[in-house]
Amino acid sequence: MKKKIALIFGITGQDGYYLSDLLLNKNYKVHGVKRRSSSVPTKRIEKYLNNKNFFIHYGDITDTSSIQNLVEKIKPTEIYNLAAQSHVGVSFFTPLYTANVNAIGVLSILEAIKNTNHKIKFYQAGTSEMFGKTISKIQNENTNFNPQSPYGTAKVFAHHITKNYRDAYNLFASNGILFNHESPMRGENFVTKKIISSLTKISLGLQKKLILGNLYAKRDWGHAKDYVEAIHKILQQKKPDDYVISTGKEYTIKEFVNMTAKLLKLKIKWRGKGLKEIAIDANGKTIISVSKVYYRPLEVDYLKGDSAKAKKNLKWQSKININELIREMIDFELQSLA
Ligand code: NAP
Ligand code: F7E
Repeated sequence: MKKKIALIFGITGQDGYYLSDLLLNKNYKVHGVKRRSSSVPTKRIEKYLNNKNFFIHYGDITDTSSIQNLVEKIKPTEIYNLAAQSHVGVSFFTPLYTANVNAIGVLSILEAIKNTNHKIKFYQAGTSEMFGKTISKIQNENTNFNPQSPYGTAKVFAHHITKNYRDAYNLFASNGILFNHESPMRGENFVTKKIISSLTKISLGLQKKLILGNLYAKRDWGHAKDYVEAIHKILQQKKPDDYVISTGKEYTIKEFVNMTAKLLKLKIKWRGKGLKEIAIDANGKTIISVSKVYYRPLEVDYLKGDSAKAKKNLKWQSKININELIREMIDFELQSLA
């Protein structure tokens, strides 16, 4: 049988790393797009670079011509769009840029598919941030969107335009609505990676303090390795559709800190309230404090996903629990420090 050909936008990011691994193991030819950068952008995916089924091309989803050229040249069977300005907090500082990449960039890929080959299957990396300030205690595919950031708002456009192209041009175009997923490959300025990296260093005496923002937001955190399996399954269905991918469990940032500290055998006690809230270690030294710098102009207070549809149709459910996730991320930090 002819090898399937995947084209991944956003291959150099966290999910790009895990999706590449999954597809190479399934005998795909994997093509990925990297952007020009002043530093090496392929650090995460270094181990695949010598694989004979792995190919990297320059491109950018804000450059329509580069997308069209790549789609024509590579002739993919499946396109995965993981590319985004993916930091919610940063999207308040770069709203137009975020909209260009996260919304218009997606439309450019859909246009390239429409103009080239309607048989190409398309996956769009949607997000629980689209639910934003929701009144539903648990969110599924029927929950209304009420995004609270330029990031979430741009992703809502991407979600709807993907559906529009599916319906108008009969494209196999599907949306994942993925809740937070983490891993050792997570970007440094997301809260899980920041907490684990800092507390690991603090436990070894290599860092004095961790400064965080809102400790009381709740998130539903899974493992990226599990979530890319769902992404792949979404494109293997008979019909295109949209799926919530989540664990169904939520924790506050403070609970995440406590779980990490426990696994590191770091004894901490919380004191104070609001911006004066701190955590002290066994010697009474302040090792965690709160700063307004990390607060956002708008916050998404809680997110918890209902993946019943994915469980039924995709036969997917998250396997790695939060303690296993944190353990793996701690071990990775320890190895990088050794
Ligand atoms: P990530 O680590 O930040 O990776 C984002 C990727 O997009 C990187 O490869 C980045 O390239 C690339 N990119 C950014 N702008 C681009 C552009 N203009 N043209 C081409 N590529 C561009 O994000 P992730 O955690 O892997 O997430 C993957 C996707 O899922 C994103 O769309 C994100 O918004 C979405 N999502 C993530 C989560 C989550 O919890 N992780 C949840 C829901 C949805 P550089 O390496 O050059 O920066
Ligand atoms: O923040 C709070 C912050 O930046 C989580 C992206 O992958 O998942 C991610 O977006 C929570 C927020 O992720 C700090 O206010 C407190 O409530 O790790 P985060 P996110 O905003 O949930 C969604 C599903 C995506 O789609 C996105 O691409 O943690 N928080 N203190 C902090 N957050 C950060 N980053 N840094 C802090 O110091």
